[in-house]
Amino acid sequence: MDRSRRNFLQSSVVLGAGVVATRAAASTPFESGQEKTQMAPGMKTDSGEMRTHSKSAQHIAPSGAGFLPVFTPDVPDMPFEMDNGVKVFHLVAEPVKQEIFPGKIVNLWGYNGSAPGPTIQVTQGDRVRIIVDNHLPEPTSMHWHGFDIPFDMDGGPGLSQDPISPGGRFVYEFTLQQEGTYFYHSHMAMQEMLGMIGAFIMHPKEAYDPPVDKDFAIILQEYALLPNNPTPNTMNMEFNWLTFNGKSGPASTPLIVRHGDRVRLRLINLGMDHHPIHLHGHQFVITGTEGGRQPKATWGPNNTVLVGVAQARTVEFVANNPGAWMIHCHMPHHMMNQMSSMLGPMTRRTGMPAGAGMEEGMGMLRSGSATSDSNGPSMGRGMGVGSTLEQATSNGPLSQKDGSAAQGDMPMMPGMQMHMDKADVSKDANSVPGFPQDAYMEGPVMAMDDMVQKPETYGLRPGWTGFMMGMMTLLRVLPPDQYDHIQELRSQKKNEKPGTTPNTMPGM
Ligand SMILES: [Cu+2]
Repeated sequence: MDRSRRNFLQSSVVLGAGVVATRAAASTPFESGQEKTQMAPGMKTDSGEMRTHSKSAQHIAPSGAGFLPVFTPDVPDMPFEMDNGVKVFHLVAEPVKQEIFPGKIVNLWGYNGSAPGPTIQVTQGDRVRIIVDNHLPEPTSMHWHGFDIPFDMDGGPGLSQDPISPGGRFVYEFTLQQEGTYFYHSHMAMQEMLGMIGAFIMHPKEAYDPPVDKDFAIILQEYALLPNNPTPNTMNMEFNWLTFNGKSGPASTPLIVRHGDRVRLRLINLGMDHHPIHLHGHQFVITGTEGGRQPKATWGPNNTVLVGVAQARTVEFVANNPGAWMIHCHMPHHMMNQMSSMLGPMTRRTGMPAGAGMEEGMGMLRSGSATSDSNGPSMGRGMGVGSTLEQATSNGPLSQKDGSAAQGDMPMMPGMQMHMDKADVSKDANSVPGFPQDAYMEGPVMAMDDMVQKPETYGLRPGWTGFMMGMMTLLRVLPPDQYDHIQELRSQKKNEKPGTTPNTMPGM
């Protein structure tokens, strides 16, 4: 750390300490006076629930200054054991079956049963030992992305170590003097595209200024899943399932904050695409990158942050605007689920061939060029004869004119709600070039509120799920009574039965 940066951190610490103490004194159980409290991963946090799936590890409070634990929605936290002052973590690289969307169970590779893997949290200055077991059918390696550690701990396969064989183990051990939002990942490229990444949060020895009331981490990932194939095609150049923490909207769990909270959001990207992440209703400042905290002199207002491949961006804002605000990647194709081809006319008119074939449809070339005539509707590649069949088609959920579900992008599943609205369709809509796109109201707008119901969705407007897709979640800025009610539901793990979602909350 250079001198100016050290000075910056030291001066900010003094300011921050007083504020933390004041807030903590006034906090309620659901509030995060925890910035002051020592919390170990796995302890009860402001999320109101136990955050680890491990049953065996001892949970010991970290040494040093306390910190507000980071909450990673939909992803477990990593427990640790202490061994003579060393924090010991145990990661198992293994295949996982993961439900990224209701009914959409896919084959991923991750860590400890999750993709992304569990979130590791340490404090600046900690010495850590990380035992990595390989339960994959092929060698792997573990890279500590952005860590200032000795070369032989870097996880570069073939360079600093032999790859970890199937059934093998490698024990990493190092001392961490950094602070910020980091991550770990397999250094085998295609393994990365099957999900092998996890967040590694290094809390500062002294709390950041200003302190925050909520601290969230979100990992951005993308998968190419052929229709009816549960295993991602890692060689694909286009992706049809985009996830926040391993869930596609609306299955992603909303972030719950109290009106007036200061919120930190840590975004981590490891995929083939850069993602401009946009927050509705608020301006934020970018307080950190994958290299750690950034000086306040660099902070300026934004509402969209580009999180490039292999980058992390940390943003902070005051949640001063009540509502259910979208947080999403703004790449249009990343706001969709399972869009691999335009299928509209093929389902609405008889006699239309459904493209050249599924392989071509996913851009997997067997011969010729990507733009040859033989390549039909595809994931952004086909420009040939086959693609004329794509004209005037729908991206959206489709239906037959009689209202029954069509062979379309997304299968109808039990529990999906169909909002039919046939009254207001222009008779010659089909004559308008470009029609239909994704708000095609002749068919159903598909909502699936009941299928993704959880305490965090309590009180949302009925039908809220209809246009929540892809790399998307919600920031719910709630008045105190509604915030407390949801926290109570979470702590009781109470999940209202389908059909009991109340109407829109007053003021929402
Ligand atoms: Cu994106």
